[in-house]
Parts: sequence; C-alpha cells; structure tokens
Amino acid sequence: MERPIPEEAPVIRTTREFSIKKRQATYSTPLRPLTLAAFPPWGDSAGAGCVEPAQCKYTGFEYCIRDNIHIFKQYICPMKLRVSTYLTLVLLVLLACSSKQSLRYKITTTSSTKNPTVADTIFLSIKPTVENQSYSFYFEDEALQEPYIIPSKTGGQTVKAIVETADGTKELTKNLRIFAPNKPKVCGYELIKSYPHDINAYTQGLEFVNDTLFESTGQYGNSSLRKVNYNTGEVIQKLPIDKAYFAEGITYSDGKIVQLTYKKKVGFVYNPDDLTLEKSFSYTKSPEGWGLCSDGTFLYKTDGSQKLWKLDPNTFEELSSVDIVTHNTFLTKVNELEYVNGKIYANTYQFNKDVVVIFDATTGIVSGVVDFSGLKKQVTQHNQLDVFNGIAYHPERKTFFVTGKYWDKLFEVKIIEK
Ligand SMILES: [Ca+2]
Repeated sequence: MERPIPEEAPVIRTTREFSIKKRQATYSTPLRPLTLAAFPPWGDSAGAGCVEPAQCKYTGFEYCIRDNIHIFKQYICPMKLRVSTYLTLVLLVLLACSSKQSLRYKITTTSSTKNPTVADTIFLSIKPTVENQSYSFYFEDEALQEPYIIPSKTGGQTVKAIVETADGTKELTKNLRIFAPNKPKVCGYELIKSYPHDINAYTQGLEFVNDTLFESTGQYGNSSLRKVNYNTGEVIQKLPIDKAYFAEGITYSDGKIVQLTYKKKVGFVYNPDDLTLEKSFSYTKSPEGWGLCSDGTFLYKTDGSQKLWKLDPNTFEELSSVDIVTHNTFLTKVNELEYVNGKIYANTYQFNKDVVVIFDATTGIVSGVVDFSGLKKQVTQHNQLDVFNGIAYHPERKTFFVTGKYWDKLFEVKIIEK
C-alpha cells in the first residue's frame, strides 16, 4: 500500500539505510535515493511494528522491525544537504589555496655512514626544490660551507637553514644524531671481597665519604638516607624520607650529602655528620632525578633520558647537558653514577643487563662497558630481587663497591680497563 504524502510536508530524501543483526540474521539494503513524505503520520504497511519517526528541524529517523530484522533509516532534508555541500566546497577551496601557499620545505641529509660521527661529512639539501630558490645553512649561528656539515662533537646537534623563495623567507631546522667514533671496549673486573648488605635496601645511591658508606634507598614510603658500616653491613644511622618522595642518587659535594628524588624535581642537602636536612632545591630543566655524582667542582646528574646534566655546586642550577652516546646508540636510563678521574661509571637499565658503562664526563662518549652479570647469582635469590644498581669508589683502597636492589651482598671489585 502506498503511503500518503501530505501536501504541506517538506520533501526529504533517504540518504542512508542499514540494518543490524538480530538472532544471527543479517539484512543489508544498498543505498538508494527515495523520496518520501516527512513526518508524521507515517504508518508501516507491513504492519511489523514500525515506531514513529524521530524528528528534528532538518533530519528524520525511522526505526522498524520487519521479519525479525531491525531497520534504521536516516533522512536528511535537501536544505541541509545544500548547506553541507556548500560548506564542503568552501573548505576544499580554502585547503587548495593554503596548500599552494605553504609548500612544506625540509632539510634532508645524506652521509656515507649510517651512524655519522665527528669529522664525517654530512650533506645537506632542501626539498622540494622550486624555481628561483636560494638557501644557506647554519650551525650554532655560523654559516656552513654548503651543502655540508662536518660535526665537531657528538650527541644531538641542530642545523638551521634559511630558504628564500617567491613565497618569502623560511627558517628550517633539523636535528642530527652524531655518534661516538669507536665501539666501547669490553672491560673486565676482579672480585676482591663481598660484604653483607641490607636485603631490604632498594639501592639508588652509593657514595663513600672517607671510610663511611652513604646509601640512598628508593620506593615511596620506604625511601631513606643511610650511613653504613660497609664491613658489617650495619646501618649506623637511617633517615626516613617523607612518603611523598622516591629517593634517588646521592653524592658528596662541598662537605654535604646531596640527594635527588625521582619525580618531584626536588633535591635535598644534608649534613653528613648527623644527616640533618639543611636545605632543598629544585631542578627546572630535567624532568626526573636518577643518578648523581661530583667531580669535586661540578655535579653531574641523569634524568632517564640520554642527557647528562652539569649542575652548579652551590645553586644546583642545571648549567648545560651533553648526550651519552656510543658508536650506534644514544644511551638512556643511566642510573647510579660514580665519578673517577674524568670518567663517569654508571649503571643503566637500557640493556636490562648487569653492566657498568664508562663515559667521559665532558663529552658523554662511552668508552667502555663492564659486564657484571656473574654477581647477581651470588646473592640470596628471592622474589623481590631486583637489578644491579649502586656503585661507589673508595679512593684509598682504589676499588669500586657495587650492589643491587634488595641484594644482600655488597661486592668490592677492581675494574680492569683494557
Ligand atoms: Ca655513586
């Protein structure tokens, strides 16, 4: 039976018609235009339970069940269709115009090696090339001998280009990754002795002041700063840290113990004699606190990224940073640190191995790796046993002391660099 079309009703067009599943049966109707009367009343000739169409100013919906199949129809009024079409055309014209105006230029690089290092030549170019285009390249505001750069230092470097085109002047930048010139050497170690260590210490920092071992432990609610008799493992004094902080690396600088925290961007300064808190400081450039060490003048800090930060020893301001690099990677997740004679010895999470990496404190270039994988087997095995972390140099004994998180042994070792 034909549906009556009220004269006053606007004519609308079916634009979409689809079905949904019921009882595993699927019904699918191809899209087809259909001119119908609009809103009510509109009965269902099949008599299978159509509901009243929902309605609004421009659109209408119909929901029916026929032969156990749910059918949903959507109508869009021609006026809305016209407005939508018009808006779409305007948008397309605007997009076409804008894409013509803002040609996306970029700096591209090629070099003879996959991982370029210092003194390698890296060729630079601009893409796309257009008529009447000119450009020049800069590194640290010095004009380059185009079209190449010969990097003088490792780590992330930014090269800049000024491009002159008919559309105007554009400034482009590109980050280059410059790697270490040589593979790190694999170093060995000699085990001197093992000592007891608190199995409940989640070790995050180790530092000798004379013959006393200072230790920082982590975890929220269980962080602490400790003075330890390394010969016996006895904790001589323990200062619990507020549960809001997860304690990290420590070092000794200018007669004080300095301690980092993980996420709060706050560090603490203590009197080493009685562990009284003297002041706190904030770090504003790096996102997190990981390892900390001192060369006697400056402090060095890691933050979980590839960066080694150099800190002012008095204000703790982050003065500068270098990237910690090997011949083929930027080293991240560098944890506990120890400074000895221009080099930093560090634990790292990156390889998920019990290693110490050795890198230059000034350049960040990794020169050696020490594999300590045999030590973890020698401690009491338990469910919470965690990674190798904690390294302190004893200047009189000229030996390193290393341990791990929840390890019940502290190992005295000599690192043998080849
Ligand atoms: Ca240390």
